[in-house]
Parts: sequence; structure tokens; C-alpha cells
Amino acid sequence: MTDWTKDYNERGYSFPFRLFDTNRANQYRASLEKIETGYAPDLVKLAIGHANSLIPFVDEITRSEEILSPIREILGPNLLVWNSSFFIKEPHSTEFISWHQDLTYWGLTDSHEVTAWVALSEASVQSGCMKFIPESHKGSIVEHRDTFAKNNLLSRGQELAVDVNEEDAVDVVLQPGEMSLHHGQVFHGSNANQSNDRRIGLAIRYITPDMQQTIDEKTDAKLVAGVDEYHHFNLSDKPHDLLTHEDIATVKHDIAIKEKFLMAGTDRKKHC
Ligand SMILES: O=C(O)CCC(=O)C(=O)O
Repeated sequence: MTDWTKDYNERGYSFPFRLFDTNRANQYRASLEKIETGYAPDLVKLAIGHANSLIPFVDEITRSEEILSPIREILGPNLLVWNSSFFIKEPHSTEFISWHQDLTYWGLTDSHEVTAWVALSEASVQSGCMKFIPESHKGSIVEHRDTFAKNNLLSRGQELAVDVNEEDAVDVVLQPGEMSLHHGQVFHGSNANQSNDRRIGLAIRYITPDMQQTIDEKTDAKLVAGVDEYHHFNLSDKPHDLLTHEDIATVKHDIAIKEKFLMAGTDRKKHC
């Protein structure tokens, strides 16, 4: 076991990892921003929420050896991407992310999941970088309450129903092209962006193929490393091109299934 994996297991996260240089981060950012200005808002929302299924360059990032290599050290050789989405906060905006544990509403049978969060702009304290509570992944999923707060970027505005001591929080400061890794049970959140630049992060959810949805229906995932001997998920193709009709149809079908657990217990629909 390497030092950083020991650290990851102990604390529930690890950072920073350098993936690519600032120039490449800026190129990816420019490609994303071209999509944001070039398509109708509902398609942009869909692309941002299902980035590796609808945007070829995001799918490539999810398969890059620079990310897969550390993820393999934690989860082993066989890896699926369950979802990938951008978390974008505009300069001087009020959007924030409440304290939560990722796996709470994902309807998965276990916790063999790691999120890679890739910075495409500076993630600083001022721009609202993520904050982690060390060792909080060691328990289980704790109670959350829904707020549906308008400026909360989470689908149901869910927040931990237990107290979090902000003094224990570690700021996940990242430069463009760097990433952090976090466990699906670690307590985390982020404040509003008070900087002059957008804060753009790409979250990629890696799981092992032995995981399963708790409902009796398969959701989509992409096999990005090794083999899947379990067949618990529909293995979807790489995106055919940017926002194709075929890929949009696949994503919409998957959303309808995932809504059954992501929005369970509410009367709301998740539209993206
Ligand atoms: O982008 C953020 O500030 C939070 C993202 C997050 O909650 C996650 O990637 O699990």
C-alpha cells in the first residue's frame, strides 16, 4: 500500500493529483464553454449533468491513465463510470453545496465508489472549493434532510441532519488540471463562489462492477478499465459525438430509472 492510499483509507480523501497542465485545462474549459453558449439551455443542462455520456472529451478524461491509475489502487482493476457531471459556480454567485454524503440517494448496494473531482478553473477558498471532514467516511450513511433550497446545487438540496464541526473541515484547494479523490461516504460540501472567475469542476463517479442498484432495474454505466463479470449494469457505449440524438435518448431513459431512487420519498422529478 502506498503512503497516499493509506492516507486515503484513513481520511476518506486524497489530493492534489496533477492530471494535466494549465493549458490543457483551459482548452477543456473553452470546449465546455462553447457547448454552454452553443446549445439550448435544456440541452446544456443535460450535457452538464451527464457529461461523459454526451460529451466525447469528457469520456476521454474519464478513461485517462492519469486518473485510472490511482483509482485502480483504491478500487482494483475493474472499473465502471456510473456518472460524470460538472459542478459550476458563477463568479460572485450564491450557489453552494450543503454538507452531504454522495452515496445517500444513489441506490447502490455497497460503498465501492470513488469520486475524482477535476478542476478546470481554480478551486480556492474564495471560489468555493470543496471541504471534507476527515475520517467521516468510516461510519455509515447518516440521516439527511431535504431542503430543495434554490441555490443548493444538489438535486434535492439534501443536507446532513447531524451537526458538522466546520473547524474540522479541510479545504480542497486545487489548481486547474489537478484533481482530488473522495470516498462516497465522506462528509463534504462547498461554499458560494466569491471570486471573479467561474469555479468549474468535473466530478467522475467510479464504481466496481460488483456493485448493484437496490431496485430491480439496471442503470447505465461505462466500463473504463478491466472486465465486468457481474453484468449488474447496462454497459453503454462511448458517446458517438457531441450531444447526439441517440446518446440523448439513452441518457433520458437512464434518468427515468435513476429518478426512482434519486428522488425517492419526494414528489419532485429530477429533470437533468
Ligand atoms: O463541486 C462541489 O463543490 C461539490 C461536488 C460534490 O459534492 C461531489 O463531487 O461529490
